[in-house]
Amino acid sequence: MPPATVEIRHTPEQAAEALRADALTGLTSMPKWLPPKWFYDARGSELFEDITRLPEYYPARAEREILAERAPELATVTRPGALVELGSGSSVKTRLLLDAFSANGPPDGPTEGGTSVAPSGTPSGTLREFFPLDVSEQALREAAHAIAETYPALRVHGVVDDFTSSLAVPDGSRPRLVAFLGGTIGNLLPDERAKFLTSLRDALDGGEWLLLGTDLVKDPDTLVRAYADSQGVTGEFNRNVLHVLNAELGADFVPEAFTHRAVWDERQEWIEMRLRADRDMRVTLPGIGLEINFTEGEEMRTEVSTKFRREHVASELATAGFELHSWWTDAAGRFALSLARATP
Ligand code: SAH
Ligand code: AVI
Repeated sequence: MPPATVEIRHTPEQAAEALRADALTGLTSMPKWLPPKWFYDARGSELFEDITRLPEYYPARAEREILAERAPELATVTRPGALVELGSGSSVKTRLLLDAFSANGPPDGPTEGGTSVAPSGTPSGTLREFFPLDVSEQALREAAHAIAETYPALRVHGVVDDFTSSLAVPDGSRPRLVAFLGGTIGNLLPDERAKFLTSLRDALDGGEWLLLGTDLVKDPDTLVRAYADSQGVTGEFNRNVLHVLNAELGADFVPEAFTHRAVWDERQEWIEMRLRADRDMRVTLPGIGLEINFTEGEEMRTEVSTKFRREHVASELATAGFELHSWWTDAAGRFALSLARATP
């Protein structure tokens, strides 16, 4: 198999245009806000990987625990022809899935109309393709090449795309399993989440699969500590959005003049990350012809990270046209993986 290929569906020009629009909307709103997808330039993706290794950041370890325990069962139930991973990042945990799917046996049998068919004529379900999809091009390229090296029999095709704009699920062998891990769905606002799930369902055939990672509601102290770590890595990640605005829009933010904040919103059941201005500041953004003021103590929202309950996940999936097949949590009940099937 040749090394991984990478396709750019969301070009740097489109990304630059989207950033200009988001910055203009968010920074002229009151209170100011920015969408979290702009954390993830190459440095932001590395900082996120550092976060996953922090003692306070339990979600990555909890999800890994579930994947390690459930991957064999998942492989038997879904028998996918293609694995699509949205917001794939480093795809490190995904290796647990790839290992389990490889244990299904080597690819065999001809394909008919994109559907892999075993010699007997029954769908073989053997994994042939892996499609990681992410906005962060460098992280995606590194992950795709590393996976291709470890799994030489697998076709690895990376896609640089924004899953919130127009979601086109790569056209691989059926059935496809779409994995959306890490709890990243919680970074979408409720209306964005509903739109995302509906367009994902529309892009799938009836009977295809979604594996969805969601962090769960728990005591506020544990939640806040996961987003306000003692080493200050999450603060650096949070301030990285200002470095991105400086690099892409020629802005003159002084990132060190903003303090990282993580606040639990009891009503919305989400952690809100904010940047608080340490003093009065005037910031110029030549890329969008904008000058803005911050007053001392003013807080700008940079991310929501929604925490879920089982009934919440099941009903949102049902509304979008998915049926919950399995609900798995780690032993401590901190994080959940939902396996859902697109209803016909
Ligand atoms: N799935 C990985 C990474 C989670 S971090 C894990 O569980 O560890 C969130 C990832 O989603 C980042 O790699 C980021 O670049 C990507 N991402 C965020 N918003 C995105 C969007 N709108 N479209 C595509 N990828 C996005
Ligand atoms: C990617 N996403 C699920 C992370 C989260 O937990 O919401 C991003 C993150 N923000 C701060 N720490 C990690």
